[in-house]
Amino acid sequence: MGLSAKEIGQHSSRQSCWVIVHGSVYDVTDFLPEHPGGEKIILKYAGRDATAAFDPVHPPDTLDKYLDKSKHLGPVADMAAVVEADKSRKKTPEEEAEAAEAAAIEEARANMPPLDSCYNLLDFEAVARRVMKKGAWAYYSSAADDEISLRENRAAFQRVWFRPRILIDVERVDLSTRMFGARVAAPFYVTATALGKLGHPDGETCLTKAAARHQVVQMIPTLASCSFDEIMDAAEGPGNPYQWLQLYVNKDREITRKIIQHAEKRGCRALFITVDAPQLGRREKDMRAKEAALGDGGSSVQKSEGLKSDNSQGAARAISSFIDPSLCWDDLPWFRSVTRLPIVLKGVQRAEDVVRAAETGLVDGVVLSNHGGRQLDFARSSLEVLAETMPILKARGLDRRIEVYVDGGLRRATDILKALCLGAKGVGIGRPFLYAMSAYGVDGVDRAMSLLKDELEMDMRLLGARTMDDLGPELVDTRSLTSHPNGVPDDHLALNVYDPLQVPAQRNA
Ligand code: 173
Repeated sequence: MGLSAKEIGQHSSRQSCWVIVHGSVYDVTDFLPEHPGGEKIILKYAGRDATAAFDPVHPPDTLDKYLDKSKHLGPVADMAAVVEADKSRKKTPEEEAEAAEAAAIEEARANMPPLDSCYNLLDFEAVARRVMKKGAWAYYSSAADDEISLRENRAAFQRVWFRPRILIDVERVDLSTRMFGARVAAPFYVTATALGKLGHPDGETCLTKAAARHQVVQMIPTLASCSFDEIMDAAEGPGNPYQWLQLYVNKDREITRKIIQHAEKRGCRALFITVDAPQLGRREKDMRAKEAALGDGGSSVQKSEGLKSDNSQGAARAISSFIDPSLCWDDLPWFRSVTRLPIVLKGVQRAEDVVRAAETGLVDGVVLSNHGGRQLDFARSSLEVLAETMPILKARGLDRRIEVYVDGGLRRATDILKALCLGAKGVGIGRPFLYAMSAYGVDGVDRAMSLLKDELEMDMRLLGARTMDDLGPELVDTRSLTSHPNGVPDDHLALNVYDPLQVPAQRNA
């Protein structure tokens, strides 16, 4: 039994709106005005299967949590009939465009280079750009305003040069290190990034499984597509590595307390509180992509309902509306009181704040980060902040009190080594693993990690370093790091994957 495609299809208006998610039917008519992402996006799928649009932005338990049981109408009788009905339905221009995009992606995927022809992290980025949905690519790759910090994050690494040591016995090189006391196989970790299912149907668990194979840490994002428990479950297994939790702090601290304590109970080993995002940065590439997808065309329902198009950063803004912009230094004792986990501030951008964090005695680490260039444009690169910070920490005897991590723009082992030489304990890598996942799934992320480890081993030999303890500021020349010449140095691989910045297109272009 169950509901027929025909009956479901009749509830396709604001007056009566049913949608299908994972083979079940939901009456969301009364919920429309409450939907944090607005009603327009739901009405687009009125009377139809909304699963593909639903999944990336909603953790699996969302409907159980937020939609009254009386609105759960039961299973679809025959999903094949739903698919058929959808095929024969007259499509709006917008839906035609979506179908054309899906066909183009299928074709591009069929012609994708084999995984083993990706030789470095930027290769994955180039492949992902060709095979990802435009909207997903726009969301992952976008950054704030003119994307200057995004570009600077890479450029900064190109202003630091090596001073290798020679004639060191480097037959054996050890990449392992300790992060908050626990051993990991390499000095990089998967940093937190939202909305994994935009890139791959299995979402963040692809990253989890690859990290487990490589014995490196994954930082679980608050705004993952998978639920926290799904990710922790995917991490279970022999030689289980470990997870950290990235936290966006909710205005309702009870919710935050529960999240932290649940993570601690499940074995997460550190808490990374994001401190650079009291409000989501303005990412125009993402906005433009949404305009293209939701813009003028609109579905017939949207048109007849007279809904304005929403070109804001729709889903991202909606799901981030809970974040508390009043979070401040005075809140730190509360965090210390609710957990025994190491507390790390993620998104610190100046030496003074690192010193302040260390002096509170409440904080175990910081991540120097500008959020992948996605928040304040013209925030400096984490490498530059690191070079500014470590001598000050040392001079004040604070360098052993907190661990310093960096993220943003790392693509090569040489980048990682530069950061470690300058005093970072480890480095976070975000987008490159997302791109590897989006193009090739778990195996892509696995290969990306292998490539990084191979590069690390070779570069450590060439640098004359056997272990992480051998890396120090004497191995790098940072004299140009703080000079910011205009323009972006030629970095051909990266320039191949950056999208040119855009201005509004002519309507008939
Ligand atoms: O960088 C981001 O996109 C990000 O951190 C975020 C924040 C809130 C919602 C979605 C993504």
